Parts: sequence; C-alpha cells; structure tokens
Amino acid sequence: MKIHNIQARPVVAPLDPPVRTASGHVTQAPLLLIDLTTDEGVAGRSYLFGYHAFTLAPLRELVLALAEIIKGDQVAPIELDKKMRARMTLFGTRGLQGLAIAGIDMAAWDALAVCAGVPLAELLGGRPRPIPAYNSLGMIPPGEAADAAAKTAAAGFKALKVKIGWPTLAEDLAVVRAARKHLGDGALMVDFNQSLAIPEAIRRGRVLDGEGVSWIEEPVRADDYRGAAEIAAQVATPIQIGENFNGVYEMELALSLKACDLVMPDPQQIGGVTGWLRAAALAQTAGVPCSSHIFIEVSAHLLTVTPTCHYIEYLDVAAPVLAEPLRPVDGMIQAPARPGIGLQWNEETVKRYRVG
Ligand code: SMN
Ligand code: MG
Repeated sequence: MKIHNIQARPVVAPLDPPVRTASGHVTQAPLLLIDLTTDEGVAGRSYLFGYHAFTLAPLRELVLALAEIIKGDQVAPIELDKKMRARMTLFGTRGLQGLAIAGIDMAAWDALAVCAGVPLAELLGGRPRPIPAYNSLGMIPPGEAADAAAKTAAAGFKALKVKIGWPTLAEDLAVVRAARKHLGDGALMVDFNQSLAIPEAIRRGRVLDGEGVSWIEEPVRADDYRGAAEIAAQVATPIQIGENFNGVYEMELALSLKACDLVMPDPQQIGGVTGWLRAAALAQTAGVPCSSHIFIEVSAHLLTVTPTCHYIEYLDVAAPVLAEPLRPVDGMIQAPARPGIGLQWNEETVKRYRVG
C-alpha cells in the first residue's frame, strides 16, 4: 500500500472550558486535521494541536512539504519516520517540524490499522481496554475548587488534576485542600506549568508533601532537567514531566538525570506512534510509570501497549470536530473497536471552524 496524497486542514475549534495555566491560557483549540490517502483508497487520519492559531499555517506548510518527500512510498511508518528525520538532520526536528513528522506518522499508522481492519491497539499487539483516566482541569480559583472536585467525583473519575501556581502558596494550598476534601479517595494531581523557580518549587513542594497530592507536574521550565532533579531529590511527592519531551532523546536525558519520578509524553511532541513506542520502552527500562498528554484518541490505543501504563489524561481538545468524541465511562477511557485510531471528522463543524 503506497501513499497517494496527504491533505492538512487548519481549524480553530472552541475549547470549553479554556485551559487556564500559570504560564498562559489556551482559550481555543487550533488543530491541523491530517488526511492521508493511499493508492488502495484507504484513509489514515490524525490531528496536531497548535496551541496558538498562528502556528497552523507554518505547520500546514511543513506537513505538505514533508508529504512531497514521501508521496509514492510504502505506508511503512518506521521507514517513513526514518526518511523524514534523515531529511531534517541538518535543520533538526524540534518545534513545528517535529510535530509535522509526528502528524504524518500517526496518520500512516492509522492507515495501516484501517487497511488491516483492526484497532490501532490490536495492530500494535495489544487490544482496546479500559485505561484509568483523570479529569484534567485548568486553574480553578480557590472558591470553585470544591465544586469542581465534587463534580469530578460525581462524574465517576477516580482522579483529578488541577493547575496551580497562583501568586501565593496560600492560594495554591486553598485550592489543593478544597479539592482534596471533596474528591473522596480519588487521586489529586497538580500542574504548575513551568511557572516556578527552583527554590520556590522546593518550598511549595515540601508543603504539598503533606497534602495528599499524587504528583507535582512541570514545577520549573520544561527542559530544566537538572532543576527538576534537584526538586525531585528534595520533595517527597512524585515529580511528573514529559508533555514537552521533544523526541525520545530528550526523554532519555531527563530520565538519566533523574529529573522525574513519572513521565507523560505528548504523542505529537514525542514523535507520533513511532516515537511513543520508543518512549514506552524507555519508561519500562527506567521503571517509570507512563501517562499521556491530551490526544486522548491515540493515547487510548498507545497506553494499552505501554508496559508501565499509568493514567490517560482526559482533556478533549478535538471533540468539536469529531463525529464521535471519546467519552470516559466510570473514570476509564477505552479506545473504540473501530479500525485504526477511530477518528472520524464531523465535516459540518470542520467547515464551520476552518481557517485559511
Ligand atoms: C496543558 C497545557 C496547555 C494545553 C493543554 C494542556 C497541560 C496539561 O500542561 O498537562 O494538560
Ligand atoms: Mg501539564
């Protein structure tokens, strides 16, 4: 089966609720929808999340340029990944070009699974099964945290992540204590989104050690692995990073520096399905629990073949443009039994939110 064509459609979908973080707010879902068609009429789909609408045009150009390099090639994702990365050696694969490679990779794996008539999880040697999910919310003001936690528990989740990094530790504590009190025995995670300096991260982390928090996420700059290691050595609560691992070599460096107790690669940042499979092996050899970051549809498949599978993050950025969004059931998320990843665009809303 060979690649016939790749199209990329930019959309800006609503994101409800917006994701408020201590390092800025994400108020919309800028997505690049990728459709890969083969000479056998099979379609592979994926999407990329651009964070800001201004990234979509250059991201689309990169995907279309890389498509020209692999048009006519076999749909062999490992080989395609190798070819695209070889072409980018001199320029590197950080940033948008790494995302473009990952987007094509995910669409290629999707096409392979669709052609085989099996869910992606099955093509990878696993099978769709329920994955423990956590409800992932933004910065909830102290006065609203109790209600958010109660609603999370009532929805059946056994875990909640809230973003903190308020101006004062007292505000962070108020959020954590209110959420902890109304979450029952569910797990509570917090995410600073890179907002602290190392001394403050240690100070706040040590206080959180006594508050029943399951992980502290990205306390400092995402690629400050030495800083994260210093915090991990002085704070008892597990340190979680990974959504910004740009490829598996960064993940390996972070693990080698003991920068974290847990990892959560992002499917587009880590290099798509191909990148994730390599990341899952790194997590296994390091003995580190591995969770996902957004991209719930492909993550529901990938975590089934992740030896140290931990949590799937339930933060659904693509639902407005999907015909059948993936929904949690009793705090778990299971990939659909449909062939491939299971992405089906809602062409009416794609048209509505289309930009450029
Ligand atoms: C996050 C930040 C920005 C957009 C989506 C998600 C966050 C997370 O860091 O871990 O969910
Ligand atoms: Mg995060």
